[in-house]
Amino acid sequence: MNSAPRRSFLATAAAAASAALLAGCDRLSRTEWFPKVLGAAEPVNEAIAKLVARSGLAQEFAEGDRSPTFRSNGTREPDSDQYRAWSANGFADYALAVGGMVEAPRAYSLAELRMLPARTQITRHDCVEGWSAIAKWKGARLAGLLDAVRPRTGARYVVLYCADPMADDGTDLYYESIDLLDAYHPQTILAYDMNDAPLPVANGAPIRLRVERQLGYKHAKYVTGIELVADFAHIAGGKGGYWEDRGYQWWAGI
Ligand SMILES: Nc1nc2c(c(=O)[nH]1)N[C@H]1C(S)=C(S)[C@@H](COP(=O)(O)O)O[C@H]1N2
Ligand SMILES: [Mo]
Repeated sequence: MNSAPRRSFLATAAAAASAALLAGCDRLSRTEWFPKVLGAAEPVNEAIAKLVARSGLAQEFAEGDRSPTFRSNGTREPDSDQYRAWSANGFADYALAVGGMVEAPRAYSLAELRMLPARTQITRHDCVEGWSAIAKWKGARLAGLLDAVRPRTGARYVVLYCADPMADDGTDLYYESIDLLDAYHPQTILAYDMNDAPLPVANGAPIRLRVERQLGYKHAKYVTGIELVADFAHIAGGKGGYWEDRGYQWWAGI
């Protein structure tokens, strides 16, 4: 290949990156997820444009800012025999299956998830129904888990399958999906603790997603499976989530 067009492409990318630096986003050039995301899915210039808009951290709060109560919304306790069996046994038999477009599919017990690189954060949850609450979350960084299973070229989304049937007949399990930018975001965690205690059933035990730049319905509770996919058109209603299939926006950035 003639090196001239390649040089000018790189120069454009570099100019975009330095514009980001001038705009005060210097943190993005140092984050470990930056090169991975660039390698993952899309042209460098498009990836940089998105990172400039989306690389920021969600606001974090102090211990004293935490809400005295954090309500439960949507499912409060999954109506399934499998879930009741897990819950009755303190989730000792629970396993999170991770597969799809990855090199090393595997299952994680709760104990194994607790050994992955973790992050603790105090953040505000915003539900579209018009309430917010602040809590402290601790969980495994989704980036660390993805590093372990190694997404394959072409994987673009992370789908999260949940234990709770939304229909009375036991079908329509809740599910959600996020793209790799959010998946590798430093604040995106598979939370197992809430306010320094194991996650209560009402809030998604034993594992719920925290994806802090997005609205409440993206924060899948009772996660039992994670699948890397190139697209989600073939899953359930095809719109990338239980509420998305019923008209909510897939992109719920805040
Ligand atoms: N599996 C599952 N995840 C879910 C829901 C649900 O009903 N089932 N509700 C969503 C909505 S709309 C919100 S606002 C939050 C509520 O989380 P909370 O119960 O901890 O308040 O969970 C989200 N994740
Ligand atoms: Mo919500």
